[in-house]
Amino acid sequence: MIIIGEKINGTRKAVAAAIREKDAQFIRDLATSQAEGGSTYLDVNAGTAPEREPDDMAWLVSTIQAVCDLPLCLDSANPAALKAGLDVVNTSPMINSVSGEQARIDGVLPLALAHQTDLILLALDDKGIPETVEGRMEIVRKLVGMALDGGLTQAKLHIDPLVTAISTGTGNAILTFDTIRAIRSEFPDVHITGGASNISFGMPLRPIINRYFMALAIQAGLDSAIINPNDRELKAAIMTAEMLMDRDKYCLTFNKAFRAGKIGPKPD
Ligand code: THG
Repeated sequence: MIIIGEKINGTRKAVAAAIREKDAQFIRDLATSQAEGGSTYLDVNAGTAPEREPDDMAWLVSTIQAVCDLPLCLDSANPAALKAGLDVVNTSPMINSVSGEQARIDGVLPLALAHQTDLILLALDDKGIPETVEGRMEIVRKLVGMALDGGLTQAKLHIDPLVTAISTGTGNAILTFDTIRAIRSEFPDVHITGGASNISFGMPLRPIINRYFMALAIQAGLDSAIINPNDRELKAAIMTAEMLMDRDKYCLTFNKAFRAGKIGPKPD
């Protein structure tokens, strides 16, 4: 499982304050704790006003890189902010994200192709998020086609089928699972990712909903997720689901995580 640590996101109050006050220690601590939690990438989203965002993105990237050598997932719709991040990264990042929206096709896709980065593709366009699997697949097909034409391989593509709240439509999880299956059957070598916590907006017991959602999404073929990597129960759910789906040879990852005290009862 590719784990993209979600916590360095300026839409979170404490992170917004740290960006405003240039509190480097707060950001460094988020980077090291998420690395400790087993992140593959760290998401970096400044979430600030467009005119501030490039500087804030560059500051976040430099601050994180001072303590952590994980690759970053530059999270913005703003090409100027992505460019500012690309200018200072030490390791080839993932770009989060292009969508079928014309402004992102024109502004974000060329950056990913110029730098040949990994790239998240969102199944939405200027008309919004389609409410059918086929509607989402039309957008995915078009974006995958453009990325492959630009020299990226399927293995560099991370397709986000989009997760919408179960509180606003009780078929929403099934729509995501069915889209995951359709992507997996049409593009066997891409990664499939998503922001897991979107499923539980507006509901009580969000962590429980997120856990079972992730297990079912893994069963459908999801192999990457933007999550809180320090949520032990979520990590246990992910590792268990992957093991049950025969994606953990000899159960090595599960056993190793148990022995290291990363899942199950906390070592005292
Ligand atoms: N798809 C893609 N990128 C995305 C999203 C997606 N980027 C942003 C978002 N969705 C994923 N990132 C977050 C970041 C924080 C939270 C949720 C999604 C969040 N944090 C809680 C808080 O701040 O209170 C809890 C964090 C914690 O427990 O510490 O809700 O869908 N491609």
